[in-house]
Amino acid sequence: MRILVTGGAGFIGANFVHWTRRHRPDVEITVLDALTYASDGTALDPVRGDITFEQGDIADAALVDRLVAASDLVVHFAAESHNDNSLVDPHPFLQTNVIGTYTILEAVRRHDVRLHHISTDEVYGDLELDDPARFTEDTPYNPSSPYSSTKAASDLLVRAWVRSFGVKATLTNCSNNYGPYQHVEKFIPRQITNGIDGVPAKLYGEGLNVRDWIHVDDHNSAVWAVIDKGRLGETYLIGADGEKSNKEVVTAILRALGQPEDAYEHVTDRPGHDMRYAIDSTKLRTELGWAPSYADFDEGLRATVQWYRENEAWWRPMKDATEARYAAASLPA
Ligand code: NAD
Ligand code: TDX
Repeated sequence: MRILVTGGAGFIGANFVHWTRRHRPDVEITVLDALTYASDGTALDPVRGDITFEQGDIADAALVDRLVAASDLVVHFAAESHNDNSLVDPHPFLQTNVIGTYTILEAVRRHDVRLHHISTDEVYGDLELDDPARFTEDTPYNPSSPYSSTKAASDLLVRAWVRSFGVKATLTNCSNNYGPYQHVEKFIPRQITNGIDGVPAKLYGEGLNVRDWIHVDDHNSAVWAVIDKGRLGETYLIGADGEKSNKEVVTAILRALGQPEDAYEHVTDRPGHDMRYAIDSTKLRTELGWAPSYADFDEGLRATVQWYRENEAWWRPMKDATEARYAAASLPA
């Protein structure tokens, strides 16, 4: 099987490539990635000789057409992915998440190539802290931010291309990922690397917001379950029952770093900050027999802290620029 992995140099995409090399060595992998600010491509260094890498934009129709024509499957991770950035400049989110996905859809339609579209639980909006409900495949779309609204738009485009043109696609919407190679702009790596630098962790607002954490390898094993066994046209929610408040996560990070559990500060809240995400992954588990392998969040987090300690050479080049971006944007510092 020849697969085209868009965004394969980013956090989840690179881990997907590594997972695939470990578990599916027979699969031929081509990565298409623009190497935006979000990636310098080095997350692929360990597999460099085993894959084909194309630097380019998913909105480049001619390039996408050529690569899709030579593939049996497209796994579409490429996106602008950070909510805070989308509040500063939504334009790249429209361009990549909407126009880019449209460009891929037109190519898979032309060449009758299967697509697996990667999306997020944020398309469903948020839940109250005391709401017993969790998101299911039937929850109405209600995105809050420019980021999540462009991801919602991309999902709806995929569904429309399935219905109108018979495109062979599956979709997954996953909860918050953590693990190696996550950009230091994101919550968990930002606090780990702050801690390593002796800077207090930054909690937006009261720190009561809840995210449903899943290890990136569990996300990617679920993506493969859907590729192998998922029904075309269907959406599957991916989650590992990992609800934690941001304060609980910061405390766990500080514990893993061996630092005082109060080495954090409250900073200005994110505008429109979603309160809680929670995934009910019953469909994925019962229909496809998937289960996560990282049952213990604290253990997965400790391994991630260790990874950032041992791989400073990977994240150090982006740390100062990231903090400068937060400062310049007057985002919560
Ligand atoms: P990331 O920002 O780490 O990686 C995105 C990658 O896409 C980068 O390598 C970047 O260079 C590339 N890219 C951006 N614009 C591009 C373009 N126009 N053309 C080609 N490549 C481009 O993001 P991530 O966290 O790995 O997220 C990957 C996907 O998973 C996204 O679709 C995101 O919405 C989704 N997702 C993420 C999470 C999470 O917790 N991080 C959870 C659920 C879903
Ligand atoms: O410094 C911080 N302090 C803080 O309290 C940062 C960067 C974040 N936060 C909070 C905001 C959120 O409640 O932590 C939580 C997680 O923040 P992010 O890592 O920015 O993730 P989130 O906004 O939840 O979105 C993530 O999960 C869904 C990914 O970035 C998206 O790509 C994915 O779709």
